[in-house]
Amino acid sequence: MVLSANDKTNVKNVFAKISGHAEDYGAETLERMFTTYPPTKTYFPHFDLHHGSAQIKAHGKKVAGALIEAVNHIDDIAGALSKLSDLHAQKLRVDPVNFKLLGQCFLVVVAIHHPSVLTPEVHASLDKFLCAVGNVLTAKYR
Ligand code: HEG
Repeated sequence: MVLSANDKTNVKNVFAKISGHAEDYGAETLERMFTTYPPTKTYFPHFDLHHGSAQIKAHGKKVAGALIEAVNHIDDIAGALSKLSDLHAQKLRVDPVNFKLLGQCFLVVVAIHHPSVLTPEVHASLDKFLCAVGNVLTAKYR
């Protein structure tokens, strides 16, 4: 998944717009994923998954932080998320389909809060970016 210069600009603009809310959106994305795609909950048996859970909030912050890290190193996402890629491949072993589900939920959360930001073109760029992140996090599976 190759991001064009235009995609990179679009993604950076989206994250600039949501920067003050990224952590909340991370948690909202997770809540939405758990509700819409219940099998994703199987990876979090040790979490309280109720609405407003402190664990979901904390994890949402981590996921958002990783996405911001990827945006800040958009020309080297693999390098920026290398350790996280090791963790997902060696320890978590999340089935790759789930990354698409999380990406979808993130897109919906951005669409809800910033409908005017998510033009079809920006939607496409953000989708490409989320796919690129998912590809990096599942690249080391053996
Ligand atoms: Mg993963 C841990 C980011 C998709 C399940 N995930 C983490 C951590 C980060 C992260 C930053 C914390 C790492 C650490 O503690 O060092 N995750 C991340 C991103 C994305 C993603 C950026 C995709 C965009 N994760 C993902 C998906 C699932 C999943 C789709 C499962 C449906 N992640 C997962 C689990 C943990 C992490 C089970 C460990 C949670 C814990 O025990 O604290």
